[in-house]
Amino acid sequence: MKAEHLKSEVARRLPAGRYEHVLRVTETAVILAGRFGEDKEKAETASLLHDVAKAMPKEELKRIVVSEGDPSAVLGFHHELWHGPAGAVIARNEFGILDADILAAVRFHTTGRAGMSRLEKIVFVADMIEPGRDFPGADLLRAEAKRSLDSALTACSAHNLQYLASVRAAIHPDTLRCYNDSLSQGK
Ligand code: DGI
Ligand code: FE
Ligand code: FE
Ligand code: FE
Repeated sequence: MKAEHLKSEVARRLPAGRYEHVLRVTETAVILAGRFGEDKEKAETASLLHDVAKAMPKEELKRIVVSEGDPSAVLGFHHELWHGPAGAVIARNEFGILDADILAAVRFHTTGRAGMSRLEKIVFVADMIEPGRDFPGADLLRAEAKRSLDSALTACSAHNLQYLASVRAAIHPDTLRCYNDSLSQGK
């Protein structure tokens, strides 16, 4: 599917503000792909689709995740964790994406996981550092991403854990594994 067609299909499924976030993530991910030697077209496709399920009703997300057998066991966690796995199913079934790396980048973009590919790391990091993100510390994450993809992953992951603990949110095992694994990858 051509990027322009993909964009209009994604725009149709999302409120304007969320679609603009998706475009900023895509621009950021393409820059990171150039910097760290990833295929820019794959980075573009994965980023355009990463939040494709974000605006779907909870019941619908749950139905999709259940239909796949909930392999990452996200249903016991906050419903914010459902749109990645559901988005990967939509990317495959409705957008015809068969590339396993692109599907994993969509599926794991919220939690991360141990053993992420370069493409998965790029989408995960781009989602956090896109120019519209203005949380305290965002600039430090952007600075890490100029240096090394693995140190940016560690920094983004650490930021996530600190934020989640500060609001007393339950932490999914993949979120924790992403952090632990990133420490050894950066070495
Ligand atoms: O969809 P976005 O808003 O662009 O970003 P996202 O999909 O990366 O994250 C959505 C939310 O999920 C964000 O507020 C952080 C939260 N989150 C990430 N990991 C975990 C989590 N929430 C819980 N409860 N547990 C996690 O492990
Ligand atoms: Fe998301
Ligand atoms: Fe994210
Ligand atoms: Fe996002």
